[in-house]
Amino acid sequence: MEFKNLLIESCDGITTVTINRPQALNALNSDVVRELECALYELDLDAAVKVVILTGAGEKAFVAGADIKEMAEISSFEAHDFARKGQRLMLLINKMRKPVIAAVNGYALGGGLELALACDFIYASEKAKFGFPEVGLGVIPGFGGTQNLARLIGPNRANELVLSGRIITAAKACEWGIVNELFPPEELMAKALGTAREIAAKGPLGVAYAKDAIVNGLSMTKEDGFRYEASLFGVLFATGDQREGMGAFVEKRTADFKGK
Ligand code: DAK
Repeated sequence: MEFKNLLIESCDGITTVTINRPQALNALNSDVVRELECALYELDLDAAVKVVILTGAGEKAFVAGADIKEMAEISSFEAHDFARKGQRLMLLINKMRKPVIAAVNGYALGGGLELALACDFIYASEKAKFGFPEVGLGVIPGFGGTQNLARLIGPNRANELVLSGRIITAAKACEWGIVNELFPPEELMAKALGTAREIAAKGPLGVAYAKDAIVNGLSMTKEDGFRYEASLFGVLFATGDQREGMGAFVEKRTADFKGK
């Protein structure tokens, strides 16, 4: 499929998806949301892809939110439809077997922060900025942001950020646990690629099941989560990856995983 708003580059099992509307600070209009959903769906099915990195074009923004100019004109029905499509995209990222790393290179506001929060973890430039300005526009985050943020950093800090609509620095976002690590802007992509390579060298089924256990376990009681983890652990002992990984350790060689 041809994408008007995305740049997609793949190398050694790592695919970088760049949202490419720098003139609008990469704001998410309905075309971008649809293209992201199609691209990520295809990448998840592609056995050659081990890890996805999501970033924004230009130096200023990761994604400066949902496209306000498009949203300003839509009806209530269209807003509901847009929210459903946006939420479907966020859930797809959760359900993908492949890890998705957000490399936040600038503003991550509103729907842009929601997109980053849907990813498996966030690396950011020291110059990035984070916030949920929605209440200032008379709405609330509608792509799962209230849910993902409160689960990640707890309700008190989530309330402070969402209710004030304030924009915070990358340093504060890192201190609060929204971002895993900060890097100088020119080093961000190399660091994201470095971690992606580390993950890509591991057993793909182990990586996929570990993500599954963490993402799905969050909505379970601890006991159910333990049970779920045990069942995934057991299933892995029916795979070639488990035999290869443990065999390679015993034979003191590098594992050659097939993802089967
Ligand atoms: N949408 C559309 N265009 C945007 C945009 C956005 N979110 N953000 C920036 N742009 C455009 C600007 O209009 C400008 O375009 P031109 O005027 O040149 O044509 C261009 O990008 C450059 O922006 P600025 O000139 O404003 O750049 P500055 O450096 O001066 O300011 C800024 C940067 C990021 C502080 C500023 O652009 C800004 O405040 N942007 C808006 C940030 C924002 O409020 N984002 C949150 C959007 S609300 C829902 C689902 C989801 C959502 C809501 C409902 N459903 C349930 C239906 C999510 C909502 C949001 O994300």
